[in-house]
Amino acid sequence: MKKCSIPKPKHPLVDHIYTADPSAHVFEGKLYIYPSHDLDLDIPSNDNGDQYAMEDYHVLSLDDFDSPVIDHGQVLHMKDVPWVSKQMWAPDCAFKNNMYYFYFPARDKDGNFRIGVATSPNPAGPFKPEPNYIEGSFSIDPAVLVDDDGRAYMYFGGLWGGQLEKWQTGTFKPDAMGPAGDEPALGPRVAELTDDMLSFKEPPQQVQILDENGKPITAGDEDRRYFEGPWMHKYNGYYYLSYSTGTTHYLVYAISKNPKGPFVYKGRILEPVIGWTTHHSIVEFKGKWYLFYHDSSLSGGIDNKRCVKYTELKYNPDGTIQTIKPYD
Ligand code: FUB
Repeated sequence: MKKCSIPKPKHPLVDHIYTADPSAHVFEGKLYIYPSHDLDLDIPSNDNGDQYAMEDYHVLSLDDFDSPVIDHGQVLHMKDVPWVSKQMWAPDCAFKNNMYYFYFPARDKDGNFRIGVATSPNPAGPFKPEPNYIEGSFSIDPAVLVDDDGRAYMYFGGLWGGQLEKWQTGTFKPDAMGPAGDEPALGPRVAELTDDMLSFKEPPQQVQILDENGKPITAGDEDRRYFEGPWMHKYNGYYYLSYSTGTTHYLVYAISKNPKGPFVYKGRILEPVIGWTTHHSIVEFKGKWYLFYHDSSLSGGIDNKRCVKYTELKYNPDGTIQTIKPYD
C-alpha cells in the first residue's frame, strides 16, 4: 500500500505508476478507482492496440478530495488467471451480495478478447479470479450497472483491437469488417448478469444509439458513433450511456428511459485529450458529480503511458451535460 499526494483536479491522480481507463465508484463511503495499469514499455503504437500490454491491476482510493490517494498495490495479476494470455485492459467493479466483483477483459489463449470476473469481500481486493472467462463474453471494456431494483447489466465492446467487428454474427470471424459508412454503426453490447454476478443471464444484445430524428447513428458519423469504453450512470430517472468515439477522440453520451435502450445521442462530455485513447467514468460523491478520465500528459504524449485524472462534471437544468475542456 502506498500513500500518495492529495489530488488536484485535471492533474494526474498518481504519478508513481502509469494508470488509465478509470472506473470510479463510491464503496463504503469512499471513492474507489479501478484503472488499467499501463506499463513503462516502449512499444510502437498500432491500430491493433499491441502497445497496451498490461499484465496486472492496482486499486486506488481516496477518503475525499482533500485526502491522499492510496494505491492498494497489485490486486490481480495475469499469471493467476488460467485463461489469460496477455493484455489486461479496462476493468470495472460492482458490489452485490456483500461481495465485490471485479470484471476485466484480456486475450484468451486463442488471442481473442474475453471478459473475466474475480471476487473479493473487500473493495480494495485482492481479487480471486474465476477459473474461466464469462461464457458468451467477447471484446473489451466491461462496465457494470447494478440498478436500483438489484438487477445488474454489463455493457461492453470496442472496435479495432477490441475485436467487436469480428463478433457481429455471435461467433468470431477473424476477417470481418465493420459496416459501411452509411450503415448503422455497431453499438456496444449489453447483457443482464445472473444473480450471482458470475455469468450472463442471456445472450448479449446490441445497444442502439439514435440521432435526434430517431435514425441510427451511422458508422461514418465518427464524431458520434460508438467506438469503445462504455459507462452507464443514472441521473433524474434517465440512463446515461457514455462512450469514446475513438478515431475522433471525444467522450459523448446518449440517454434512455430503459437500461437496454434505444439511446438518443445528446452531446459531448470531454474534448480530446493528449494521447490517442480517451476513456472515463462518471460518479456522484457527496452531492457532486465527477468525471474520471485519462490522458498521456505524464509521459509527454506516449499512447500507452497514461495517467488518470478527475474533474467536476455539471448538468444543465434540462439534464444535458456541460462539455468539459481538459486543459482550460
Ligand atoms: O487500455 C486499453 C484500451 O485503451 C482500453 O480497453 C480502451 O478503452 C482504451 O482506453
